[in-house]
Amino acid sequence: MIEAALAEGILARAIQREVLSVHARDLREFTEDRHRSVDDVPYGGGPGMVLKPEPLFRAVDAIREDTGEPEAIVLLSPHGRRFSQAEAARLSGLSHVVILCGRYEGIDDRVRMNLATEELSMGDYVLSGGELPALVIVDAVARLIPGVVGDEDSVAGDSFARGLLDYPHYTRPAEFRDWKVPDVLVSGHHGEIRKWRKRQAIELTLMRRPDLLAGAELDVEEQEILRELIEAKKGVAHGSD
Ligand code: 9D3
Repeated sequence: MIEAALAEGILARAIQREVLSVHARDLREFTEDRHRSVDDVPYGGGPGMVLKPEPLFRAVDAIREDTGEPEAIVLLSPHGRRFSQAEAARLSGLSHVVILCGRYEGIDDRVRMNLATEELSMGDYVLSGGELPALVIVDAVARLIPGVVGDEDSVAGDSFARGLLDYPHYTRPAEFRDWKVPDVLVSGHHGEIRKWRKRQAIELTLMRRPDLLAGAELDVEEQEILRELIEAKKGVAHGSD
């Protein structure tokens, strides 16, 4: 699953160009019994299987032997801090990160206590395991490494990087089934276009994700637009009084 995803697109190119290195390890390779068991029944009873500690500790020891001590060992679980762009930015500053994940109903708590340096979650929904979250983290973190995404401006301008939602995008044709591209975008007035995009981004964020505005980095012009929009909104809420 991990290797299939890493064989495509931006990540594949980054790995090929050696800007990024990702190594997937199979926990079964770090078992010693005949059945290569990575899980066992829970102490105290109850349903489901629990991931054994030894394969995870041994896998990390093998990583230490190959590439030295990692700067972070991230355990993926529904109990972790919610992964975010800020977490991605933090991890992108580290040169060696280990991500622990598995298919399990539980994981021996000695892994969290004595192996992981932190615990992250992808959000409040139940997944079958941490592989997809691990890929999400690799993708979000890799994009922030210089040289991974071709266009550095596009990374810097990414809406979550700035703490705002994106403005609406259009391409040709200028008219499709009676729906026209906004005049300002075809006008060629670059100053007007820039202002329109700022207004749209701020308006969309204010309506859909006002929580983001608290952490957004707004320039003076954007702050002024926000003040105007809040005034206009008050006008609507209170009628025309
Ligand atoms: C059936 C067991 N569940 C009891 C309610 C707990 C549970 C254990 C293990 C639920 C999911 C999982 C597997 N999930 C992950 O490994 C996981 C995850 C997730 O499920 N949601 C959001 N982020 C993450 S990160 C890892």
